Amino acid sequence: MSIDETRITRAILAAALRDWEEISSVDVAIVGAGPSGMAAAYYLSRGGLRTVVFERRLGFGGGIGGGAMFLHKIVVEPPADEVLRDVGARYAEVEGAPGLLVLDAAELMAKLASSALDAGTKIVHGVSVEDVIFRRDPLRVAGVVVNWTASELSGLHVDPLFVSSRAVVDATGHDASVVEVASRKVPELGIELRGERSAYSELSESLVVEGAGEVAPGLYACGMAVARVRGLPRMGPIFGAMLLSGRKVALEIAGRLGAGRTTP
Ligand code: 48F
Repeated sequence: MSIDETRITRAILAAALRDWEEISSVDVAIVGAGPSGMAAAYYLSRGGLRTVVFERRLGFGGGIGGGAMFLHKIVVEPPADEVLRDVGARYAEVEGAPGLLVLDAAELMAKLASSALDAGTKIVHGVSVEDVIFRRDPLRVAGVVVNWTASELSGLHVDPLFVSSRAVVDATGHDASVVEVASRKVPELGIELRGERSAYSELSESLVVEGAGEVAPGLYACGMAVARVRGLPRMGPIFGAMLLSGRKVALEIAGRLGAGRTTP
């Protein structure tokens, strides 16, 4: 078989453009492939909603990969073990610390990503969300403005593309960069960014899950983005609230948009 370079190029172009055409209008656009974004993507796709994840870097997992100070273990507490079992991630109880579960960072990243992909999520790497689309009557966030991360880094003036969606999820972590841009550039949404507070792990683990949800019509937050938006403490290297807040946002969106099998 001869491998002609032009055929390689055309195969990639045709498949990529087909995908981009599909994702130019979706049910849910998730920004960030960290633990909260991947958990949300998994449950949304499992419920039958057309879901895309835009991730500015070239990998999965966000803060999972670095563990705590580069130690390759992740700590989670119940009931987040329900999510671990749903995605097939193996974990162990921590000796002498009842209620804490430990697992490999690589295991969590890989299983979250493969479960979301198997459920039908489309994940696009190297793409940054730089803005939102908004509409009036009724006032709402109606999609995201995307560009290659490479364009952003180059400093060249390259105009973006648009993706319309029925819901946008900010899963960008500590920056809450999507909610931040919406609060600044669509002031009529009335979003107040209260800013993340110092560490208080136990409190933050429950408040982040409680606070996850709709921030403005059409715009949702999960994971550490919730801490910046709602003025909550950080919790450091414990990941239960990331998984549970992602699941909570998915269930809330599925309830609003109408989806089938998202319920855990
Ligand atoms: O930071 P990240 O892991 O967010 P998370 O899901 O989890 C936080 C924990 O990792 C940890 C913690 C709790 O235990 O404190 O930090 O809330 O993942 C966020 C992902 O979003 C990407 C970023 O590269 C990362 O992979 N991201 C951020 N901004 C953008 C983005 C953007 N504007 N466009 C696309 N991707």
